[in-house]
Amino acid sequence: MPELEPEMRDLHLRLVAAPATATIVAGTETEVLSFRAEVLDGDPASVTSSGSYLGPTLHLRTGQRVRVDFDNEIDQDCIVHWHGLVLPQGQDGQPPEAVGPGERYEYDFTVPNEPGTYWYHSHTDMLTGEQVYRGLAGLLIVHGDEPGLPSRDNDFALVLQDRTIDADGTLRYAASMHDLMAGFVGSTLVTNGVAELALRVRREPYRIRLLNGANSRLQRLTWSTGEPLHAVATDGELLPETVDVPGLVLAPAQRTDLWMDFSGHEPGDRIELRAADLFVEAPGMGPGRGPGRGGGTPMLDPVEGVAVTFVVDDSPAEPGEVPARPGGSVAVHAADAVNADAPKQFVLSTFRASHWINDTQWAGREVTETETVAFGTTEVWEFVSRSPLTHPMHLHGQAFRVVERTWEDDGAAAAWEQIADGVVESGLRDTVVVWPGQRVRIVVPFDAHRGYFLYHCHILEHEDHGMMRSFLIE
Ligand SMILES: [Cu+2]
Repeated sequence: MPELEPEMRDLHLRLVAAPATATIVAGTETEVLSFRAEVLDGDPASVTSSGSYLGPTLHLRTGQRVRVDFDNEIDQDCIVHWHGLVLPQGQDGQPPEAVGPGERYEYDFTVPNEPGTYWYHSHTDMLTGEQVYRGLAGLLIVHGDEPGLPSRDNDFALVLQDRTIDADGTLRYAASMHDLMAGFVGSTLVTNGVAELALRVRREPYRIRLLNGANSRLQRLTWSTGEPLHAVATDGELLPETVDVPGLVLAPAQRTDLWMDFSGHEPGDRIELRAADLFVEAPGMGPGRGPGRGGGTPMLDPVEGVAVTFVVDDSPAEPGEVPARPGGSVAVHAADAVNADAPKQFVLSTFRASHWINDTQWAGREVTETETVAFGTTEVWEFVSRSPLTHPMHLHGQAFRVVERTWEDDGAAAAWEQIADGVVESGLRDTVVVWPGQRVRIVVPFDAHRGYFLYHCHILEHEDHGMMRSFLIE
C-alpha cells in the first residue's frame, strides 16, 4: 500500500477502458481489455499500477470527494460499478447507465465506506462476464484509520482469478452453452493477473487482502503448512473478532482480509496459498448437465491448485500477535426488521437452460412489490435455492448480515458440511453464498439512498443470462 498525503484532499481521476496486451503466462502475450487511470487533480499516490491486465489499484479515503471521468474506448458498451461502495443510484454504475464506444460517464461521489477492501469492474448488460474476464476489473482500497493491522509494505492485496489461455497466448472465454449455464471456469489459476505468481515476504506479520475476482470459481483456500487462516475483515468491513478457519470459502466477488505471520518460518521456505474449486451440482434438483467437473457428485473432492507462493526472505524474525478484535461492529439485527417473522422470499431456480429469481429475469428498472422497500427500514430477505447450482448473491447499495441457513432440499447438505467451517459470516457481507437447496436469510438496512439498485448472482455468466433484478428503495 502506498503512503498517502497526510491531509486528505479531493480527487479527480480519468479512468479509461481500452484494448491492451499483457503477459499472463510467461513467454506469451495476450490481448486483453484493461482500465488505465491518471490523476487529474489530487494525491498522485491515489493510483498504483497493478503490473498486469488488471486495472490500476485505486486508493480512496473515507469521506473523500472523488470525481471520475470514465472514458469508454472499447468497441462495446461499458459502465463501471464500484463494488461494495454505498453510493446513490446514478453513481453506482448500473447497466442502464452504460455508455457507448467513445463516450464518457462522469462520476462524482463522496466515499461513505469504512476503510477496507473493495473492487471495481464493468457491469454492462449481457457483457459483464466477458468484459471482466478480458480484464475490466481492479482493486479499490478505502484507506483510513485501522489501528492494530499491518500497513504499508506489510499490507497487500491478491486478486484470485482463472483464465484459459492457448499456447499462443489467446484468451478463451465461454466456449459452450454448458460453460454459460454452469459458469465459466478457466483452466489456469491467475493471481494479480499472472500465472504462477511468487512473492517474497519478510519474517513479519502481514495483512493479506483476498478478492475472489473469478467469473464463477467458488474457492476454498488453505495454507500448504496446514496452519489456520486468520480472517480479520470480510467484504470491506473489519470483523468484531478474528475468525480462524482451516480452509477459507471465498465466492466470486467476496473479499476476506487475512492476518498472516511469516516470522515462524525459515529463510527460503516456500509457503503456498492453495485454492480448490468448489463446484457442485446437486443431483435431482434440475436438468442434468452431462459430464464435466464434479458433475452429479454429492460430495466434494476438489483438486487443489496453487494461487500464489510466498518465499520467505532472510530478514530477522519479528513475530506479531493476531489481533483478537479487529474493531468492526455489527449493528444490524433481525429483530429490527419490519418483517422479522415473515421474510421476503427470493426463489432461485434453474430451468429452460437459464437461471431465474422468483421466475423472473433482468428487466431493467421493472420491480415487483416484493422488490420494493421503504427507505429507512430494515428487512429480512430469504434466498430459497431450488437450483442445482451455487449462487453467490450480491446486493448493491448496502451491506447486510447473514442470520440463518436452513435447507429447502438437503441433497447437497453433505457437501456443504465439508466446507461450512470455512464460511465467515460473523461480520457484514455484500455477497453471500447460496448453496444448492439452501435457504439463506439476510438482514438488510435500506437506509443509505432512495432509488433503484441491483441484486444478482455474482457468477457472471448467471448474471449476464438473467439472474439479476432491480429493487427500489422508495
Ligand atoms: Cu448463479
